[in-house]
Amino acid sequence: MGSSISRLFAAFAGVTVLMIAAPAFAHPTVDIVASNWKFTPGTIEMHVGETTVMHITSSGGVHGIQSDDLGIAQTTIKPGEFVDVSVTPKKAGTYVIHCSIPCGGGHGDMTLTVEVKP
Ligand SMILES: [Cu+2]
Repeated sequence: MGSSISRLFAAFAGVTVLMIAAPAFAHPTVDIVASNWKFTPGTIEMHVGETTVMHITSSGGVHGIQSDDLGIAQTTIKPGEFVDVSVTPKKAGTYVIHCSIPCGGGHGDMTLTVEVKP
């Protein structure tokens, strides 16, 4: 009896902490730079049901990302421009996104890996 009440209290305390730590409109943002022929960083992490904003630019060459599994529409990444892509993963797993725009010699190996944690 007493322990279930303290568990309940702990749950409420946890919610309070979460609300302070993550204001409603602040989604975690990850900076990503595309170049010939890689994404930096090459691996990023997200969580199921949590929206992450990918803030992407290119330091060389025109590249792109697209993923049906992660709900990312075809997005072109151009040098000197920034594009924000919001992703809310539905399922845990490792997703390998290939560059979606033919960009030259290393295009075939140009990938961004998204680790989606439960
Ligand atoms: Cu490419």
